[in-house]
Amino acid sequence: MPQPAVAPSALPRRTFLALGGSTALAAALAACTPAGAGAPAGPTITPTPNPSGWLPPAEPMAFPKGYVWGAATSAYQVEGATTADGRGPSVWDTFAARYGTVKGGATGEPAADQYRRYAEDIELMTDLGLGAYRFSVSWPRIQPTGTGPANPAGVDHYRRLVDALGDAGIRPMITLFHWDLPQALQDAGGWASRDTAQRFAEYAAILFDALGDVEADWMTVNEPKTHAFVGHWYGGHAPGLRDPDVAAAAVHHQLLAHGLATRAFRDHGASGRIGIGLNLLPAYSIDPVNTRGAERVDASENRLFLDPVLLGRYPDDAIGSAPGQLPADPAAFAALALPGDLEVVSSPLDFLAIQYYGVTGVDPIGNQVEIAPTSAASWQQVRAEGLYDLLIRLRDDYPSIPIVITENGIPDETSALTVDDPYRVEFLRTHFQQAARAIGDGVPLEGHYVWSLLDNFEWAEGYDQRWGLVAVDFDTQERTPKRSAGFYSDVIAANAVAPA
Ligand code: GCO
Repeated sequence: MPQPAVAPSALPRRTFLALGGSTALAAALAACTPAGAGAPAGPTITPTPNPSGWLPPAEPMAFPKGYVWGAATSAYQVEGATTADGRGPSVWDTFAARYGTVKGGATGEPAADQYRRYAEDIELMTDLGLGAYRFSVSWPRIQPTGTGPANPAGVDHYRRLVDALGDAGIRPMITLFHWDLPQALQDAGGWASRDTAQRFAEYAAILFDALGDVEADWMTVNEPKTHAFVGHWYGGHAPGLRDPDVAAAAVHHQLLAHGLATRAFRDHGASGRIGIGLNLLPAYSIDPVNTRGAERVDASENRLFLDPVLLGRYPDDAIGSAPGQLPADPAAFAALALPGDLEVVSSPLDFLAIQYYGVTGVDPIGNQVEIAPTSAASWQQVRAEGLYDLLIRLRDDYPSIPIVITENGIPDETSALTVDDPYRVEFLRTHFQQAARAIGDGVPLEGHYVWSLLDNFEWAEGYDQRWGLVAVDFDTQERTPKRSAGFYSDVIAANAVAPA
């Protein structure tokens, strides 16, 4: 989905923004000059040379023993069964049913029918050699109206799923919220309302009671930025609002919800670990001297989430009327954070989950510019070294915390069912190499989940963008592993990534 311009940097932010421009400028020029003429334009990705000049070693790059190799999905994107067993409507059911919101009029029905076919998919995971599987719980399956007692049939489904994963020796990563807010809570104000954060904590407690015995990793909120910005400011996602002040409120209340759920996890004494999933994109000032535009974009797209969660404070340059900022009222946003909120938001975590797709550039004004080739997802500028830059930035700018990459991937070049995906093999190879490089430079990176296990419902793109390691025929629900699935399986077996 459209990712707004972004920003973090490879080096400590201020240092990077001053120095990185020359690198970025070189990269920007490299991307635009005839030298790139051999690389076809458009989605076919041929890895551009790393701007730093770094080259992978000739021998395979090994990962630490116990490194977690996984794949990820989310409930609304794969489950289908949108009215089964008492499930209530979510904002995505409502949004997708509105004319013109989703390509082809698609909805989350049938998706990949994983609600019924999860045992078959676990066999696929076993064949791949996955050590972990990330999925999300559909809140309206657990509480059809977002409040009140648990729906036993909904809880039972996820109990069966985690037990089947355990039987297969696959560690669950359970996402509590992946954007499918119960519609009844939206009708009561949604994330514009502080009450929704409290409802989320109650929902989380139900799940910790039901599944807290499972040795699992828990992710409280998936990409609060995308849900706040694309769902409440741009309007391209559910609930389809276009109000920056509501988006700002959705930022704070999702982060408050995250903190309350984290405390509920501790209070419950649940097994496993808990973290949050933030999508972060290294962007680069294309002007080596005037980096103010990139600074603002970095604030609105990255520090607005990293700082409260990891440092217990909001940045002071994320919200305002300058290009690159979230154009909400700074005073109104500041008033949302009541005394004690930031202590809750920054409740200690066991890991930081990051979701990495690509890079972008930023001009001195604060506008996004293209500095790398895009995939079939027009917002995705593909540059593997951006992952290294991001990981080093986190190492240098934030307190040390275990890091897990919980989404990383590329869509197929066409919307047609595809099994031969050399571009995905190269995407994964080059990104695994950068991950190994970062580990070698002291980043506490503990695992990597590919987005996605299966072709699935790609939000406003419907079924026209296929991100899976495994192809899905949505008419027959037949699964077919792609070439990249075999490549990934080899990486997992070796716990190492070989050069091309
Ligand atoms: C996200 C979401 C996924 C998307 C994936 C591809 O990261 O935006 O978590 O649901 O499908 O990123 O756009």
